[in-house]
Amino acid sequence: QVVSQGWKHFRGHFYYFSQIPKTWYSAQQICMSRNSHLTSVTSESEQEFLYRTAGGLPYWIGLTKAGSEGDWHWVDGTPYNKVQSEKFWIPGEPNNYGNNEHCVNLKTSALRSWNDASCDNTFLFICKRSYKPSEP
Ligand code: 2F8
Ligand code: CA
Repeated sequence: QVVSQGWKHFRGHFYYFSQIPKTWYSAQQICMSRNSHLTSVTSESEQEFLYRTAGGLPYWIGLTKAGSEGDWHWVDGTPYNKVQSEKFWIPGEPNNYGNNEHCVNLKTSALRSWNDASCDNTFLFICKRSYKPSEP
């Protein structure tokens, strides 16, 4: 089977770290075309896996407040836990710089690595899908 080529396994999910920068929306479209979504982050260990693998390059993740009247939400449907997520934002973020930052990237190789940025910027991106492929 070659379906897992380029995907890294971590605790029950597969993650794809892209090599080509895309806008946030385009990145999410690409993830969905591969039976995945831009990644959610639901634990400190998952966040550690992601920022260590990212190695300091900025990558889009699946957190956005576009089209939701300003509420942060994960595109894979995971409920956004504001309290548990506080420790993942870079100090001073999210700052909605220029009143136009509605998407989030993992910007630095640190636990506190999230920054809100304009969804129209192009960055590398991380897709996440469940471990079990859908049966034919
Ligand atoms: O200083 C933090 C600030 O840095 C940049 O704006 C100058 C970032 N912009 C982009 O990444 C596009 C802001 O999001 C960030 O808050
Ligand atoms: Ca910002």
